[in-house]
Amino acid sequence: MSAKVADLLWEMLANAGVKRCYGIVGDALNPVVDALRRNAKIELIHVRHEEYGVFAAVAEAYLTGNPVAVCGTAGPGVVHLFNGLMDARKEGAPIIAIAGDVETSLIDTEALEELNPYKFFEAASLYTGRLVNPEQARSIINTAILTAVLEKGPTVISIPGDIASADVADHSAEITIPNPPLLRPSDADLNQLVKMIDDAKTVAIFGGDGCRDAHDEVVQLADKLKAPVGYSFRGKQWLEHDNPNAVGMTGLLGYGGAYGAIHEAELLLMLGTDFPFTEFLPGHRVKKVQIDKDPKHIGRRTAVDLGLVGDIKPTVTALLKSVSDKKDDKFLNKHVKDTNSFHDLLQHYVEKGPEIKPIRPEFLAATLSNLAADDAMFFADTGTACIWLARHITGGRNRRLFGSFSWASMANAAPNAFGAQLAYPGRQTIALCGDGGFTMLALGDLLTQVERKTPVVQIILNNGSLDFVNIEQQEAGIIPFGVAFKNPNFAKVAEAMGAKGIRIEQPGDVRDGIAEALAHKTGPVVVDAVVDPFALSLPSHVPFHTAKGFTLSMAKQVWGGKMDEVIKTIERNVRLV
Ligand SMILES: Cc1ncc(C[n+]2csc(CCOP(=O)(O)OP(=O)(O)O)c2C)c(N)n1
Repeated sequence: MSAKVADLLWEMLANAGVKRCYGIVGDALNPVVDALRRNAKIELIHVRHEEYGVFAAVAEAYLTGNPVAVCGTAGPGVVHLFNGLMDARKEGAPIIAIAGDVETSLIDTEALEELNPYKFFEAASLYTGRLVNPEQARSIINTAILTAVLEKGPTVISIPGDIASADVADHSAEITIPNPPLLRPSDADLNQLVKMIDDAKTVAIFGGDGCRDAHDEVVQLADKLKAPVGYSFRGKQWLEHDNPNAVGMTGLLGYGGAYGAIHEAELLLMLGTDFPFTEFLPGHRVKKVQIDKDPKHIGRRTAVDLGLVGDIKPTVTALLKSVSDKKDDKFLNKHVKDTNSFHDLLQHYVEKGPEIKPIRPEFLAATLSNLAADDAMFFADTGTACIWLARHITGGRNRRLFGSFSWASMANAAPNAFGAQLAYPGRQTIALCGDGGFTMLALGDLLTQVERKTPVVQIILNNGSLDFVNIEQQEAGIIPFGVAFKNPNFAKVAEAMGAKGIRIEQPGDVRDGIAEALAHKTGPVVVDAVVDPFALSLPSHVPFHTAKGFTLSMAKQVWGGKMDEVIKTIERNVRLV
């Protein structure tokens, strides 16, 4: 049998290092998966929802750095890929989406399930190729793979079924992926930066995901400059551990002395960060230098005095050779001290946790952090899970913390953890799920985990509400609305689906329940943790409008006859942090 376009596709993807393709088959994709079966080098991960497959692929691709494929068939199947592909774009994950397409004879006729892939994927995809002729195949597949890997994001190959099963003339499946070059600013720019650093009395550092491979260099620079180091959510896992100068996060999830440090320094070095919340970054009173390998990031969140294009590791390595040591550590000590005091405040609900019912999420998360392995991988749903992950899960050199931090979609954590477990079998993968998030997407594919016996630990923060939005609404000064719902007993649901289910209602059962979940290695576990829906968290820096909004919302709730809820909110958060 002569090789088909679909054979070439899988051969090239396998040669590029793709190990898995997550998705759902059907019509246009049937010849594509038939070729996948013949190829056998790439595993089809048959999921129950295409979006779940993409979130799994995003975690695998982000964590391993290898490209991962996803697939969905023409029309509705393709549409289900979209949210995950946006996530891949924002989180920087190399994903190649194989999108089923209508037969070439039907293109542009508004046929059943027809969708214009160029228009549809425009916002998400870094490159979209539509295969309408077998002669294009090698070139389009090559471009889709290289763009995804080198630009770190999603690309799409749209394949009509008739082209997938057409003979291919050129069957050269070799693919060469060059290693990304090392980027470093020019000597002139570096000299200017060295002068700015040497002239500044106090320097603070604020780092993001761009510091991924540069922990040791940034820590050395901070030590040399007596600079406190703050970080974005994406930077936390790379910069917080083994760093005596770490001062926490700024932003709405913020904690520690980060906000103060970056606002009070004479010079701020922003390293590999595109942190989006301008109101938590300093304005013109602080001199700012931003270094990023993506020139588009420079100056877009706050105006900077100097912008340098470069990878953080080689740039900081070059700086280390040229900047002078600073001797005065008063500024650093002040902000480290603030960080330690804030940490003590954060411990309040952790220490009191065993006696407080309903269970405080702070206590649950801190207990999980203590019991989990040193190389555990944690994933948080967008929602309050992110707050508890940021504040109470301790990172480490080999621990990973991931979520939809830049796209902020709900329901990412369980599929993220599933993808991570497939990529790193046997390593603890733990999803902190919202009850809204879990019922939105994770429930159906719990069956996939059961079938595959994938040991993923899913901990549901069962608070009976879209709690993050509940808090958001109060911050905006409005009465919470459209956020409450009723849940089943998730542990029983999980058991009925063939997973292990553990329900925790008593604070005294938290430790044993989590330990039991972490010890379960033969398949998925769902921990249904009934937590306090009134648990609030405020950032270390509270913007005026947030405080005002809360007060206004409380007043409106009292006037609206919800006095009992106001009392509970106050009663259960007297030590607001
Ligand atoms: C797909 C999607 N829909 C809606 C939102 C807006 N949103 C952000 S957090 C959130 C609430 C999440 O609720 P839940 O999963 O129950 O977690 P909780 O905050 O209660 O811990 C919502 C609705 C979103 N980010 N993504």
